[in-house]
Amino acid sequence: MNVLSDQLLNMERHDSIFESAVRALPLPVCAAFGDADGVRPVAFAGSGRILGTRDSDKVAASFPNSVRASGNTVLASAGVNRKVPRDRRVAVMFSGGPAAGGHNVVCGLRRALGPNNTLLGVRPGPKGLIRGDLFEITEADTQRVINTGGFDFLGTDRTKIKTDAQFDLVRQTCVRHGLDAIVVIGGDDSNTNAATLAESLFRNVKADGSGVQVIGVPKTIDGDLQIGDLLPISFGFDTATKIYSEMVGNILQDTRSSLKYWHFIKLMGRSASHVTLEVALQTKPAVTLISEEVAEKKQSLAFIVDQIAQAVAVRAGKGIGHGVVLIPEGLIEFIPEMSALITELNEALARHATEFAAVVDAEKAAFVEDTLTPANARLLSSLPAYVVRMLLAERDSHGNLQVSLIPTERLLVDMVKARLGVIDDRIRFAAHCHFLGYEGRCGAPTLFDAAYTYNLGLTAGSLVLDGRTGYMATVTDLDRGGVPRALPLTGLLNIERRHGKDEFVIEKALVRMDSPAMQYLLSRRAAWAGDDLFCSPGPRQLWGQVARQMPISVALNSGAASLEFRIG
Ligand code: FBP
Repeated sequence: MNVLSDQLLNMERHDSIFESAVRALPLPVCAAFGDADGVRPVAFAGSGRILGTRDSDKVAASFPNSVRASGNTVLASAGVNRKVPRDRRVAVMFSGGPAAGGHNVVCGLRRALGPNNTLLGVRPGPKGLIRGDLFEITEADTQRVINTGGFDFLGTDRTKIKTDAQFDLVRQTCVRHGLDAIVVIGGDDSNTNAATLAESLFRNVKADGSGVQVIGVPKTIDGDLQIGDLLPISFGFDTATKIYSEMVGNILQDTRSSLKYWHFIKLMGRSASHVTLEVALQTKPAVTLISEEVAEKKQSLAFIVDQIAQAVAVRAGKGIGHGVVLIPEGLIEFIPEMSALITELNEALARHATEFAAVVDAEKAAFVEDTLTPANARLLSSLPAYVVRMLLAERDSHGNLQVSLIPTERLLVDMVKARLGVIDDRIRFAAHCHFLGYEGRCGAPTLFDAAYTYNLGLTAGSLVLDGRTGYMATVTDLDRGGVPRALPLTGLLNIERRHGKDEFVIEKALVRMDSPAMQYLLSRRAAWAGDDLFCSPGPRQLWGQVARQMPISVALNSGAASLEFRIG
């Protein structure tokens, strides 16, 4: 066999040249974890900061054990843990959509637990915890998955653990596998799940009356799990936005080369527009829609369409017949008249669930229209069938509309075309639609995500060994070496309407109009619309100077002096 045939066969075993090199990529760790003897778990102490929301009183009534234990106080690392327990059995699971870096959380966790404690993987996600499908994660496993993308090592799912029967099954899993702790790697909904689990498993799980600890880790490419300086960003956001930025940059380069197309690009990020904002800051396209701005300025669908059509007309007047429009995935839910419609639809679909399920597909829209107020019924009937079908599609188990399935980009292209016919029917308008979503979730993590997640894993493992429960692991000060911290989950809970009833949830962090990142976009947007000032940032890198960049929005919002991150 020659070298070439070996190389080709190695690719089938996930041992490509890239994969082998990336496994050997050194990862920096926060100074708190490291000394001359290597990486060690840290202990934690109260930092004096207390978290709370408008619903804190109701949270305290429903989560008495967790709130009493944490006092909703933020913890910070307080030196190496000199009393590390042995023989702890810790389960780890992914929950929700994949995000790059998840495998490194597992590796960091395994490292923090050390050889005297056991780490078990749950597959897949909360469903696996209910079923009790756990296996032991070895050192060899971590060497294999380190720095690789995806959640495939454990798999994931979106089951919400909410019924008494499900909680009982989780308890049985804990007893059967002798668990002392569970680490939940997930987004806002999954960390809400973690808060509920922590309360439910607080005591009386094991024969001696003790409980099972629960620790959350902040994941989601959407970037909507962020809490000011305490949680600058969830992991996976940097990798996803760098992948999308490369693709958008390539398309922008194509527009100026072929000189004939507009590209309407919808970007994933269920509700918040952080992904779109970041990609806009990276690539500087002609038009960027930000859902939160649409809601705040109460812009109607007709207004948004007119704005885009005017931008097309102005550029056409300058001889520029091409451009890129960035559209956040969740836009539709932020347009005031659409948001009113969706709220009423959610209530109606929850109220008439049984009857609705019995109606044949062709008559579902008419059935629902009869249950709506006249204005909403009119709006629903005015929308194209391809949008209505998705508005009526099943919600996920957390009660969310599956916005990724709604072809907003196609709706906007159709409406802009019609509007241009009114403004000036001589304007040539040829458009392509794209949806960049799943492409960004499982790529190999950027150096930022790889290092961040490894340190999140070390933090989560340290929290377990320090006997903590009901906290989310974070790493702050990402441009100054990194500091491991822990946020009390109950300090983050609010009450929201889901499935037609009030539920405790961690509120999604939306793009703030007054944030430095948004203000930067607003200050440059007119210039980018008027001319081709775009940037094609190129592929993400894992080695060298290019690799050391954090997301632009994180740098701007945290007041960093440059784009360079520094962990360790
Ligand atoms: P998480 O918040 O669970 O990380 O999911 C993020 C996300 O990628 C959203 O951006 C998107 O709307 C959704 O998942 C798609 O979900 P699914 O994988 O179920 O199609």
